[in-house]
Amino acid sequence: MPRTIVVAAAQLGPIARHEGRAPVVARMVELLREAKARGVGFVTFPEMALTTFFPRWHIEDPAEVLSYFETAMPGPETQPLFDAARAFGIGFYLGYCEMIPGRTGAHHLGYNTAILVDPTGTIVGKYRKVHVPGNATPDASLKLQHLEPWYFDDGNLGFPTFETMGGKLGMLICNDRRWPESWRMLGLQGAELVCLGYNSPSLLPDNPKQNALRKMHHLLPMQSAAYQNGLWIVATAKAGLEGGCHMMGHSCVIAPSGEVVALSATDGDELLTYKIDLDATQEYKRFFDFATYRRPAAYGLITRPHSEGQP
Ligand code: ING
Repeated sequence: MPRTIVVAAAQLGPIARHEGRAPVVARMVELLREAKARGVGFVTFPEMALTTFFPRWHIEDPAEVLSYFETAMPGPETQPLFDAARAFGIGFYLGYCEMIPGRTGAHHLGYNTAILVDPTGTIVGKYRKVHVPGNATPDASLKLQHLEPWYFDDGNLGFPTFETMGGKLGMLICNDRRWPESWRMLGLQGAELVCLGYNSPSLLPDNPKQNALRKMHHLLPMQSAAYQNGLWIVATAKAGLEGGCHMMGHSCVIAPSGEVVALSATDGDELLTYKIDLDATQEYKRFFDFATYRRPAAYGLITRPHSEGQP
């Protein structure tokens, strides 16, 4: 008896610096409407889906930084998204900036977070980005700043999985996809579908020799992760020219075989759909058969803090 579900990556085009929530939420509701028409049961929105990717700037105005964080989820401005998803009977992954109550000032205000919402509009899970990339303080020598550690604390929830949508789901955020440990933590718990939103520049002005490799470096770690852990991946971009920086599209669905089975074609708002069978994970989970073949006694270095040195 196959456990099939039509999933979608709801890719978003650029969001302007001072845009506010209403027009963005309206675009997301429109994508949900299209999802409903196309028989979708679960939608993955991007990382930081509600705002521009502000860590590309060193912003010193506390009010502006605060404007990019959510103090409640859902809040008055995001409630329409929950209402639409519930009306359409669609579950979703949403990336947003989660304010830590009591924090003040223009940096270290909270977490880079994602939630999992079921088709009744209930939040069933939360994840906070573990691999927070970039610089903790502005670096004037760089052409493109990436100041996530200046604005966000490291995630402190580990890598939880959730029984929902008829399967076992996990969440990751952007840079986490480049780290095999993120996927293994979810794979070890039997995750069948992992959702991931991202904001990745198309070009690296401070390391242009990697520019031609950007798409490969986006897909390669996810293709191997899907195969090595026997799971489906839906990865969703914020795409297009945002704040003077072109963000890569290439939202995708990756099968447990490691094949990219769907890939977005634009760098704007786009709904990419694919019908997945959660049971297609089984042959790969059986092949790797963690219970029989894993050798954790040989993997000690993986969990040894770097500060303790290498043998
Ligand atoms: N973005 C980047 C990405 O993984 C990054 C991370 C930026 C890594 C700069 C190294 C240097 O595509 C996010 N949002 O994690």
